[in-house]
Amino acid sequence: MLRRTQQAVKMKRGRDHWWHELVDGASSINEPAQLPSEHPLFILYTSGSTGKPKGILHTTGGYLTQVAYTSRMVFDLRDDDVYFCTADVGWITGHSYIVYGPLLNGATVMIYEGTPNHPQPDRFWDIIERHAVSIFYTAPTAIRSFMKWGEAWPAKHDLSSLRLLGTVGEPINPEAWMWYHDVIGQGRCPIVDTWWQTETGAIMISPLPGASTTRPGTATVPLPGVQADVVRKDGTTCAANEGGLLVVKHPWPSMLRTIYGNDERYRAAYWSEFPKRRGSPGWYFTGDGARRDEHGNIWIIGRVDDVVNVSGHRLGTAEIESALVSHLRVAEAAVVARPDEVKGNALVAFVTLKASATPTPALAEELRAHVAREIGPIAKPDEIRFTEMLPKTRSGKIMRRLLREIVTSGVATGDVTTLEDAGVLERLRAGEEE
Ligand code: 7RM
Repeated sequence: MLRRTQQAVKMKRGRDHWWHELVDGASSINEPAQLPSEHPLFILYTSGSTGKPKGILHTTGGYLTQVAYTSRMVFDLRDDDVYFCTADVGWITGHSYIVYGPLLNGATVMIYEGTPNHPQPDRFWDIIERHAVSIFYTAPTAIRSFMKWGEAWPAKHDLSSLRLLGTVGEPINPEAWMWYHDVIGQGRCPIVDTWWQTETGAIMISPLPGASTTRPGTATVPLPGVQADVVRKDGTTCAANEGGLLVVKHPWPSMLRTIYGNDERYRAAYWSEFPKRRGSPGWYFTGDGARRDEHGNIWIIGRVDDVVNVSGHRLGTAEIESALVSHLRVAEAAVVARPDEVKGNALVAFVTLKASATPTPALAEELRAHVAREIGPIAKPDEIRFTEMLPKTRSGKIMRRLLREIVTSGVATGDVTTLEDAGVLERLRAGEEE
């Protein structure tokens, strides 16, 4: 326990120790402990869709091998680079690409803890200029905030040290990709859109700078050694541009070893969709929907566990969200179900608009019609709720579970510790009473 904010903490004798008591008297030179490769390295808790957190267990040898390899290859790390990943260290991205991967490569790492807009919205650009950062890795949700704050902030700084940009955490919309490329990368820097999960431990699908042709919105192709595929429910490979399920057909070094203390849940969550059978050793199911285009690039659609049954039709909420976001005035959308006596479920869409748009009943009608055109009348949201903000984790994941609770019972219960801005729940509830 690091004494930092002076808050009172409950500590368990024999298990918990003060950092300063252990470190102050210790030697600054220490032999690293030699460990067997399957020795547990860390357990990272990630919120499951039910709200019951899963303890993702990573081990030593495989995890370190793949984070070292991907840091070097995807970020093209060189001795004179200054590497800056803006992730929270508590997120898997912080573990793999602030701490372990760069340090295993002996990289020079810029570490910043704090918000991107304090004291002013140019904090990152100021850091990049002052420390001559050459590689910058952030999340699409952050890029969209930078866009909202305006080009004047990066324009105040010399960003010419940058040579490579990266994104992670969610599909990047082409508009944000172009802004990142033009305004931050000044048209000079390749962008690596990296797909991976807490469970995969390390990057799995990503361009390799200099070797791949990038395209806004796709993480492109699996890295060498990764056998990812987009398949139908029956396991056959999808045709070009046919939506399907993203699987990994062969183990990889940094895969999770289990859900801590719950092997059964591990099996059910990741290995039951495409189980072991004759001729197939069983595949890892990512939980993501995706399609592969005619060039072989993989486009992530979103989580498929968010499926809603409306009048007997199974609808993926990610698809409805993409349809909403494809409308000119929409910035972000999250679709959830509310129980409905007639239809089984009714669809409620939470929508944030672009700065230039105004929420009106006419626009809500237009959005419903837009979804009907894009997908079909069955997918038309029953209700559009305009909101200034969606409840998100710090890495930009929309917490749909909370929205579901708000539309069904009016209150959000359960674990909200990963929520970035607790005030957003209050505002969403207040909006409902108007
Ligand atoms: C690293 C991380 C994992 C989920 C994953 C996807 C989504 C992550 C991308 C992406 C599209 C990307 N770990 N996701 N990266 N979707 N393009 N480049 O985010 O465990 O917190 O989340 O995030 O749905 O399954 S995570």
